[in-house]
Amino acid sequence: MKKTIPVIIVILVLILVIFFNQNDPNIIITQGENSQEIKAEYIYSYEDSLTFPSVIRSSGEKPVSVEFKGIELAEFLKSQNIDLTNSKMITFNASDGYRIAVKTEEVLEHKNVYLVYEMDGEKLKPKKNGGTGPFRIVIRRDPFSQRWIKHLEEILVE
Ligand SMILES: Nc1nc2c(c(=O)[nH]1)N[C@H]1C(S)=C(S)[C@@H](COP(=O)(O)O)O[C@H]1N2
Ligand SMILES: [Mo]
Repeated sequence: MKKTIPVIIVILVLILVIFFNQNDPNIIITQGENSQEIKAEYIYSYEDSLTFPSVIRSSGEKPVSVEFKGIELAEFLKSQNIDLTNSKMITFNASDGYRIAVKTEEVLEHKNVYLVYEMDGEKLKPKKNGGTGPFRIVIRRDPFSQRWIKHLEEILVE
């Protein structure tokens, strides 16, 4: 009987941990042996963000003009001490299993590849809430959105 209370406390703590982990999105950046986790709060409050107009072309639907807010990916990686000097390829993994590889060259192009977290002034919603987020890669010079990875989970620098 005495053991019941500690057991209940442990279970409650576990439930809370699972609950908060689910509600605290993040991105994993992996380069070689090193992986680091970037919390959503850090991304949302990153100083050097940009709001830019864009057009979403979904298959079978009319193009929609939107305004995205995000961080230039090359700059963001630099702020996390990721050195792209010898990198050839950056692979993006999404939570639904979608995966796209982009040449580092393209990521380094000025104002092209963005880590987006807001659309029309609202945070991108996760897949389970019918959104395209919480994070999405937007390649501004690619007018077709096949490579605009939704539900971004991991950035793999190769
Ligand atoms: N995670 C993830 N991202 C994705 C896809 C996907 O299936 N999963 N489909 C791609 C394709 S083929 C297109 S056309 C667009 C669709 O974007 P939309 O949902 O805004 O229409 O997302 C791209 N990014
Ligand atoms: Mo597509």
